[in-house]
Amino acid sequence: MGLEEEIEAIEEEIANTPYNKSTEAHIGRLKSKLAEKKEKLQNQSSAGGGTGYSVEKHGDATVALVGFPSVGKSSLLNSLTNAESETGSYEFTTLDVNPGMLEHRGANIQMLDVPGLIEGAASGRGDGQQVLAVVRNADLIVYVLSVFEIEQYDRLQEELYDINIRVDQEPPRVTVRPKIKDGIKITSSTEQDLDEETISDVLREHGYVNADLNLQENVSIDRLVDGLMENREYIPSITCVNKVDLIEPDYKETVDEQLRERGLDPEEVTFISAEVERGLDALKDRIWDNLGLIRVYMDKPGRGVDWEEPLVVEKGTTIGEAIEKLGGEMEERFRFARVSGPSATHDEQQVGTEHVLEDEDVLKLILRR
Ligand SMILES: Nc1nc2c(ncn2[C@@H]2O[C@H](COP(=O)(O)OP(=O)(O)OP(=O)(O)O)[C@@H](O)[C@H]2O)c(=O)[nH]1
Ligand SMILES: [Mg+2]
Repeated sequence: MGLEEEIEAIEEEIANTPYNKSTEAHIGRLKSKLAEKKEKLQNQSSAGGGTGYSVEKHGDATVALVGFPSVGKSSLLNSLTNAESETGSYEFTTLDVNPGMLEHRGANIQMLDVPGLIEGAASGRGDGQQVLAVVRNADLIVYVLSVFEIEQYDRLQEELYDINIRVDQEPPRVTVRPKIKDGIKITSSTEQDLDEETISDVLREHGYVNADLNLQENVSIDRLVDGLMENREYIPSITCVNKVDLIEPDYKETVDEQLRERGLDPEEVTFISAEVERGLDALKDRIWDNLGLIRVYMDKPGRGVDWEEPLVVEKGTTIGEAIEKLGGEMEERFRFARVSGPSATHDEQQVGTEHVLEDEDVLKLILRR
């Protein structure tokens, strides 16, 4: 049996095995086996073909537009950025990944126009899998739906799951440390629904004979397997609904209902028209908010505060980390900093490298000569 047939056989067996306490350990082993075999298959195919679609990361963050053909991804890219991606009324107008740069609130956000998602892309048909692989490097996924095809959302999610992208999930709080003897020991900070036998079987299936496993959440089999695999990407998403210029106002309620059926809150979905440029500012703000970026305005000696080009860093960045990003000889010459704004208790508060910055802080670095 070839690898692909083996994978199919395991998938079929999982689908045909009812889940209950007596089958739990068996399903755990099957899912582990499946994950390992899929990884093997992926390594084989990428070793042969190369990645024709790798796109170098630029700017402060990278966002991938993901959607079916003809939903308006290229039109959206063109209206948000300086890019000129071809658009067309036929499907698969875009066949390569097109990047564009969105400038918003002082940040340079790289936007990737990913070619229309092909059904079954993740199972390796066509070169859909390679195309989708660029999404793995994104910091945020923007699902683009056409207002008349909300149901495509289900398929998009499945395809990304199949190439090991976990959308809107935190990484599992699972750590495993191999040892040289004493078998498998499980420690857990919470009660577990899974039996110890299931958990140990899953570990063994992944090649662990002696190991300390620590669980900081009540794991499902899928989360446990994800936690043990290295090739998973955890990426947040937002959703936008395009072509709203084409609907009558009273159709909006139907769309909202279709969104709710999929667990999407219509309030958190952005309704846009790339064609008539409606809702684009709201979308830019949502992109910014969900990237978790902050702006830090540098107060430069003799030049005052640079309000035009802030330093853009991730939420939670300390002054030490910001200095690292600035580079140069700042690190060696740093004495202390003065911070004004949201993170400061008062203007020009004197702080050290451990201080955590917040959005719209003003930062002055006091350096040694
Ligand atoms: N009415 C209307 N038409 C739109 C809108 N956005 C895009 N279109 C049209 O929809 C068609 C497809 O748009 P594209 O931007 O090429 O779609 P795409 O998602 O990039 O498609 P592929 O590259 O094939 O994956 C074009 O004819 C666009 O003019 C919109 O907001 N309203
Ligand atoms: Mg396109």
